[in-house]
Amino acid sequence: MRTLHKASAAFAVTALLAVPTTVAFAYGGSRTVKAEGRFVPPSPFHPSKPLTYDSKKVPVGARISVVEHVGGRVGGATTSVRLQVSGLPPNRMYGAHVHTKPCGRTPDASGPHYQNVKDPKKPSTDPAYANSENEVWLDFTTDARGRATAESRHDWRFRPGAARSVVIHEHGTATKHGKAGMAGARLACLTVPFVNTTDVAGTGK
Ligand SMILES: [Cu+2]
Repeated sequence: MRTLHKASAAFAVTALLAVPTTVAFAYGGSRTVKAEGRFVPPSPFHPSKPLTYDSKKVPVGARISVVEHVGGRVGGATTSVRLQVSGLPPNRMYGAHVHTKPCGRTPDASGPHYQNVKDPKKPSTDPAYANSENEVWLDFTTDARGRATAESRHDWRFRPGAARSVVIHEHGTATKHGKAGMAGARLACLTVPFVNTTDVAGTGK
């Protein structure tokens, strides 16, 4: 009796897991994008490498990887963005977000934060818009060995071409009115070829 019960429970779990995968592919599939590398100082020769603007807080040679996974499901869409770093100073908190423009020679090149619903006011410091639901925040604290992982999930997708980089900031992201979304100086940047939503058919968004 007990064995039977276990077996059917296992079967039910398998069936549940199998359904979203099947549906995702039936409705245009899912996509995964990865960008990674070791930080270098900005130079015109390495426009797509991870760039550090502050080699004390984000050393040359430290590693970063960003994986975006976009999956379709009935009635919506999901975007997950996962950030992994190593080789940073230990036990230190950083802010990190998805920004709208590619990295450049200067920290400002990456533009403002990507927002699902755009704040009509610029710069956006209103917590109604500058929050971790409407933007992609990937704040992290390094462990004793200088490693960290952060992940964020949203039930929306990036507009085509409107999300282009992940920026690492000096400190954790503020949430109070007038300061929301602020995280200090831009220390480093990785240009990421986020999934172009027009590549993923049949999601309605
Ligand atoms: Cu930022």
